[in-house]
Amino acid sequence: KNGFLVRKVHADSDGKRTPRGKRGWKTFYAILKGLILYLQKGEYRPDKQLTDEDLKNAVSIHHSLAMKASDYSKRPNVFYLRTADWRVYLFQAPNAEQMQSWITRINTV
Ligand code: I3P
Repeated sequence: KNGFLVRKVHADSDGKRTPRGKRGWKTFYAILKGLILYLQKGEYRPDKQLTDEDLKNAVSIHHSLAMKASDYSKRPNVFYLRTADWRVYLFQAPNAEQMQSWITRINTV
């Protein structure tokens, strides 16, 4: 599965709150391949190579949990992703259907 997602980093590994200055929303082209969610910056091209920065942004979804961010009301169609090492991301999908589809795909791999 792939598509545009807007990401906010809420907690770093071990659940530590991500500091100010690193909590802004950023748009990525997301590609879910196996147990890795790749997040590519910039324009989408099917043949685009992953840069070193893209690889740093990649998220392991092994033993992770995605769920609708019902307590977050500043933006619509936002879901949480909590990873096995207790990172927490918020992702905004383009619409409700896409949000649900990402949640289902992440939770059923
Ligand atoms: C953050 C940015 C986020 C905001 C976050 C800020 O600043 O403005 O949009 O989250 O607030 O810290 P920076 O880009 O300097 O990290 P919201 O959009 O959810 O308000 P927060 O610290 O309360 O999460």
